[in-house]
Order: sequence, then structure tokens, then C-alpha cells
Amino acid sequence: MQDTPRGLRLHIGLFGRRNVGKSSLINALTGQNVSIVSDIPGTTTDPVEKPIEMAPIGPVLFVDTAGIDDDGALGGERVRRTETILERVDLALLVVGPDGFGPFEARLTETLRARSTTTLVVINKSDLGAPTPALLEAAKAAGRETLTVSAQTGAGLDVLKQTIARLAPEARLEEPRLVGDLVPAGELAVLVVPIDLGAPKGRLILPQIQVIREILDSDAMCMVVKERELPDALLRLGRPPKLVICDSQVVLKAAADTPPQIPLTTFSILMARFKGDLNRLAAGAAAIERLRPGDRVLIGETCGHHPLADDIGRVKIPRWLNQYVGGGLITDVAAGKDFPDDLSPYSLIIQCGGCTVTRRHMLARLDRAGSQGVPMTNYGVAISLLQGVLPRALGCFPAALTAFERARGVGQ
Ligand SMILES: Nc1nc2c(ncn2[C@@H]2O[C@H](COP(=O)(O)OP(=O)(O)OP(=O)(O)O)[C@@H](O)[C@H]2O)c(=O)[nH]1
Ligand SMILES: [Mg+2]
Repeated sequence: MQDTPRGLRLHIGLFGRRNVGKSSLINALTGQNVSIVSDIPGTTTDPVEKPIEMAPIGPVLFVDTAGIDDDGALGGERVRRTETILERVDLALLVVGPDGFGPFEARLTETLRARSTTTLVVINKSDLGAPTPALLEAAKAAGRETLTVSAQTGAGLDVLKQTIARLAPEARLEEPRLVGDLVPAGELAVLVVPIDLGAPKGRLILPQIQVIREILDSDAMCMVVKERELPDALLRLGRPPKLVICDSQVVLKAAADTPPQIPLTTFSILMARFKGDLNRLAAGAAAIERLRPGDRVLIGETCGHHPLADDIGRVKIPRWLNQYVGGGLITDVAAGKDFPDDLSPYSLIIQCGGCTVTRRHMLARLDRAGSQGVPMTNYGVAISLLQGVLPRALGCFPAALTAFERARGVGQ
């Protein structure tokens, strides 16, 4: 895995009416033929993503979208898909043509403003004539800054790139640290990584790599062992580690093998804090204790991986949940970027770690669940609860533990 993961790239989305030149602009900005361009409105039907290195920002992900002024059933579905992209971009380029602003741009602007997304208005096709004062006025009201460009001649594109670079730090949602604050310089963490059939061939998975990297960045140390070697590894150490971090699936054994005075958590709980909001996800886990046969649970996956025979989200978690509840649960899976708008049929949502998506995307899901009153947790928090060790695994996050205990109390 040499490439920067998508979830760590600045997401830049291009939005606007059909035919304004969004795809042309993405091609001009990336210097590549990323997206199909034509003079027929509605050329881009599905979001197109292009990861590139953009000096001086670094790794970014451009997302081209379908024009959002469509009518009719097909248009409706496209509009919906484009709007889900709105939720997860850090920076929005609202592209308009010479004929300027209409109700569609107004609606886009409103949504972007409600989400506090940094928005640049890009007036394209400047080669056809200078924008009118009325258009400039409307653009000023809609975005943080307005730029006039021509994707065709390249005019204004350098300034646009510089503006994107300047606004990138403001646009990016700050991520809390993954682990560095828990393992200070000079300290040691022991990582417990099972190598089972589910482990990818010849490599470690993203959260494990990210944890190792951040520990090294903190000038701390780590020791990586499989679950069977953990007791021996701990015995060999002259002084106890600052933290034991294990895969959720071996949390029961790791908790039993780690002396209680040594803090223990899971990779998945670290990801819950990094990508989402651990306090809300911990509170959401309390809903597991209230599940009854016949209830419906939504499993949210973000990466759309090929499911394994004993897949964690599709097989193991539903099985453990059913054992916990006494059977009869209905579980649905929302794979990839699709996540239902209407969450009301669900008593609980269990979301994967989200290592391939941005923090903004995870928070948007949490907000959607929260606004519909549906509790949401993640795989790792749920597994630790089902194994009966959640309070232990949340030991180094007192606020999350309190949120969990409080949510438990409310439900009783
Ligand atoms: N004159 C001029 N034409 C442009 C410019 N940028 C794009 N076009 C043309 O405008 C038409 C639409 O361009 P696209 O890039 O496909 O527009 P889009 O916004 O992606 O359109 P949809 O995918 O349908 O939403 C094409 O014929 C382009 O060649 C520009 O700067 N100047
Ligand atoms: Mg297009």
C-alpha cells in the first residue's frame, strides 16, 4: 500500500448545473483526462473520483459530480447521489457558467453553508465574455471567494490552484490524534495483531499501519505480536507498556492476558475516535443491550470490499448480536458509499471503522442517525460490548465511558 489512503486526502468536490464545465475543469486542474466532456448536458452521470498529488497541498481527491439541475426520476436519483457527495467534501467548487446563478445554485449554496463547507465559486467559460456585475454579486454572496477561469484556455487556473492550496488548511476538518497522545515519547505500546484467514496476504491493514506510523512519529516504541504471544511478550518486558492495543476480534483473550493495571484498547476504538466521535459511538453501543428479537439493525460498510466467508460485518457481528439477543434480529448491510436517507426502520446502526473515508463523512453519518434518533456505534465498540469488556477497552477514554454509562442508564 504505497498510496496515501483516500480517507486521509483533502476531498475537493465540483458541483454545479449541467454543462457548466465541471468535468473540463477537473481535467484541466489535474492535467489528465479524468472525466468525459461533451456539449450534451448530463454527460457525467455518476461521481468520478481522481486521487492526485497537488503541489503544495499534497494528496487530494477530486470528485466530479453529475449536474444537479436534472428533473425526472433518473435526474432525481442523480441529484441524490450528488448530494451525498456534498456531505463528504472538505472543499466545494461551485462551478457556474456565464448565465450564472439560478435556484439550483441557491439550493447548493444553502446546503454547503448549512454544512459549513468551505466553498469557492468558480465562474467558468471566461473566454466567452467577462462575467456580468450581477453574476459577480451573486457569486460573492454564495462563496468564500470567487474566481473567473476558462477550462478551455487555461486562464485563471493557476490562481485557482493557489487559492485551493491557501484554503486547504481551513477547509480540512481537523482530525484528533489516533494514538500519539496515549503513548508519549519514550514509552512502549504492545500491538496485538491476529494473523488469521481474514488477514490480507503479505501485509497489515490500514488502522494497524497508521497506529505504528503515529507511534513512530511520537518518538515512542511499539512491539507487534499475535494474540498467542501476548502473555510471553508482557513477561519479557522490564517495565509494563503504556498501552496494549488489540484487534477487536481477540479483545476477550487480550483483556484476560493483560494485567488490569495496564490500559488496553482496540484498533477499532482508536479509529472510532480518529474518524468519528467516540463519545457518541460509545453511547450508541448501549442500544445493543436494549435490542429485542424482531428488531432491525443496519450494518454500515464504507469500503465495499469483497466479503469473506466469515466476514466481520456480514457474518460475525450479526451472529454475535443474535446470540446476545436470543435470535430473531434482522440485519441489513449498506455497502460502499450508499447509506439510506431514511434510518427510521432501524433500532441500531453499526458502522465499520471507516478507514477509507474522511472524518467529515463519518460525522455526517453520525449526524444523520442522530437527527433521526437512531443510535449508532461502530464494529469495534460493539464487539467489545458483546464480549463483555467494553468498560475495560474504554478505560483510557473516560468521557466515552461516561457517555456509555449514561446512555445505558437512560435506556433502563
Ligand atoms: N468556451 C468554453 N467552453 C467550455 C469551457 N469549459 C467547458 N466547456 C465546454 O462546455 C461543455 C460542457 O463541458 P463539461 O465539462 O462536460 O460540463 P459538465 O459541467 O461536466 O457537464 P455535465 O457532466 O453534463 O454536468 C463542453 O462542450 C465543453 O467543451 C470553457 O472554459 N470555455
Ligand atoms: Mg461532467
